[in-house]
Amino acid sequence: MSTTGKVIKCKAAVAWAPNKPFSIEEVEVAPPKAHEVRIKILATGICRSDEHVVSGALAAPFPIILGHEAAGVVESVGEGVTCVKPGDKVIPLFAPQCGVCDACVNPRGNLCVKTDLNKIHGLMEDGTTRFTCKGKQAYQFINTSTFTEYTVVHESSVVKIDAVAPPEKVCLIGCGFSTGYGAAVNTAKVERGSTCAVFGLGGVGLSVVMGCKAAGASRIIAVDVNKDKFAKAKEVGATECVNPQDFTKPIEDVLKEMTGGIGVDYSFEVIGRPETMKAALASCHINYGVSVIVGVPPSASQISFSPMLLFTGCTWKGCVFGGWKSKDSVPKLVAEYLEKKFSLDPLITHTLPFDKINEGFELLRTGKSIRTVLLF
Ligand code: CND
Ligand code: ZN
Ligand code: ZN
Repeated sequence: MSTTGKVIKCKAAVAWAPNKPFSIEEVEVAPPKAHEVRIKILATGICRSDEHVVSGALAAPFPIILGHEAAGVVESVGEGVTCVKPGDKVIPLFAPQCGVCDACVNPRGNLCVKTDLNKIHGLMEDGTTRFTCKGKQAYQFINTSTFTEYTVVHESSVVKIDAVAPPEKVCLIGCGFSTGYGAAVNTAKVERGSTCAVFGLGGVGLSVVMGCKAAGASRIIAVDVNKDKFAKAKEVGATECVNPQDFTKPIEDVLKEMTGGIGVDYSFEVIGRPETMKAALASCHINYGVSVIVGVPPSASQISFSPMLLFTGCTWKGCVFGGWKSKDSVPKLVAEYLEKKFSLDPLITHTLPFDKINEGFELLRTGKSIRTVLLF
């Protein structure tokens, strides 16, 4: 029996309030309106950005259906949608690509105006959401919402991928892998023979390490307070691992010493803390160092730092989704994965049924997992 044009009742993990476990609820998912696409989610990864909302670090409205790293199949499309059709295998795009705004037409840009990342409102373009739970509207999350059996996204936030791609792996191309890898190859443009430092060795940070390695960096210094992350970091390309807690002096001084007093060519903050953002900047070569903020800053945070660091020539920048133009790049990254140009296996430490989502978040909070993939 076709579900096209009908409300679908299905299971979703609803976050009712900050710092509370997810509740698996029956939700109603409305049919897609014009230029929208309803997707059956097949697999979704758990990313720290989802946890930032649960912990309250990243401000968002509640109740909300989180999740932004997934792969699925198109169930139905609204009027006017031509980019995908029912049955297509797809990846939802938390960084949309409308194709016509300033950032989309500029080759240097990728932060489309349709993004919901600057100040999360959790609504579709018409000011409503497609989710209802217990008679209440549940908010959507950064143009995706993937902790649900079905979701609805705008057509600028979905792209078709090769039908043979395994969803339980390529879901990571929807965020973690692409965000980290792209930060190294697109945003920093790491050069062959250079020295890099990566702060934070979760799924995103390890993907930065992979990007630095692919770009030919000769030294990749991995920094984390959890030493259990070091073996995996070395497996994917780190040449040295450092735990800031092993030193009394600041980590930037440790990194300067390790590089003969000059600092690294490229540094990456992949944690989401103002203090480590400053430390990563201060670890760079004072003249031509480039430091990239990849970790999501807490909504209420401010940074004070010595402008002398920028005056002397350092570059401080950030990137969303690794600087990739999402619609153009995601199908190509999936093709490269299928051609075995990179592996996602080292990033996936746990696979759980969707109902065990709270267990998956506990693994992230306790530093035991890199990526947990939830299967439906
Ligand atoms: P995850 O939590 O898996 O990894 C973070 C790592 O940082 C862990 O291994 C921690 O042990 C480590 N860490 C924590 N505190 C410190 C510290 N003081 N010094 C050194 N290491 C520390 O997170 P993830 O890999 O899923 O995500 C990393 C960040 O990237 C996070 O802030 C997330 O929200 C962000 C992100 C950004 C984007 C984007 O488009 N820019 C997309 N998705 C996620
Ligand atoms: Zn993410
Ligand atoms: Zn755009």
